[in-house]
Amino acid sequence: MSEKLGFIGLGIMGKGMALNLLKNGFDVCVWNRTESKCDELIAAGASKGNTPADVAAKTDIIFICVSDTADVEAVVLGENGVLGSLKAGSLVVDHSTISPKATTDMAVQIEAKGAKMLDAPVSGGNEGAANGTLSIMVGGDADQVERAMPYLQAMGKTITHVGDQGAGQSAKLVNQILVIGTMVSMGEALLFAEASGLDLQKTLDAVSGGAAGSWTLSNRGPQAIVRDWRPGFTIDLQQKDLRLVLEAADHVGVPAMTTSLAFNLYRSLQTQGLGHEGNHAIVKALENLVDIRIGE
Ligand code: NA7
Repeated sequence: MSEKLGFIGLGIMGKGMALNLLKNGFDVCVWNRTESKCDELIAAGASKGNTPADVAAKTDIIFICVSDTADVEAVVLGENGVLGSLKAGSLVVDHSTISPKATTDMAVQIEAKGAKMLDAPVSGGNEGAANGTLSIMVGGDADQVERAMPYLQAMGKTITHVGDQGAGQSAKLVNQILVIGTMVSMGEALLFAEASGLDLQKTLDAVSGGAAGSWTLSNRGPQAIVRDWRPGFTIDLQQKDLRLVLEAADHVGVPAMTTSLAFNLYRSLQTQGLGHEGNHAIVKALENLVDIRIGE
């Protein structure tokens, strides 16, 4: 029999993930800071918790998908947080992308309650969350990964147990280093194509299927060339992930130059008040350097 599930954080990612748990027939109790975001989930069959602590009291496995390290700490360790009513034997699965170090620190407090924690950050954007095709990088004990697997499989397609607690977060930062490389390249390439007088759609058609192809190019390229900056993933959250990469790279003593470049380009967009736009709007930061606009 499946366990009772809780889901905390119904943003762009969490909403699709929780809906996929419901679609697979699981019993899900949801909570979101902005209460109105629970409505769609309740219409789809979820029950509602009054607080994160209430969700933890009513469920066996609590999935979390909120923004940043301090936000996970708030819903787990804060007032009315999960920890306050966490039952021995429960499992907390954190899908947010946060600091690997904060993850291992939180896991100690969760284990002191006789419960367990997995870090299970996700990649695949809002499309992956909605379609149940996310890549999920999991850190923690193998028996708990096995326990969570049926639920992870409802939300994702590629589920990889990468190591101990914190390893999922480190793997996600590897993912973000790779994503940001293709994002910077896409911006440079589209600006170059525009300045060279190329038709942007034909150019995408020509290069997407070859060695230059990437998820970023296929999914965000078509959006960028029609100047559709709606977020699959916001600049603010991308910036947060790059900050986590730079902190971790400093900690392990390796260079992270492309990450640093993108961090500063995104910072320039944030100062223009564009942090809510999609991360593919990095194109705009490059456009600003030369006063050329693509796709106009
Ligand atoms: P969104 O769409 O910005 O959603 C963020 C969610 O986190 C949303 O439900 C927020 O509630 C919730 N949140 C943020 N801070 C808090 C605090 N302090 N307390 C409670 N709830 C909070 O982000 P995504 O869904 O794209 O991404 C979520 C994570 O997955 C993030 O780590 C990404 O890097 C990967 P709100 O609705 O604003 O009240």
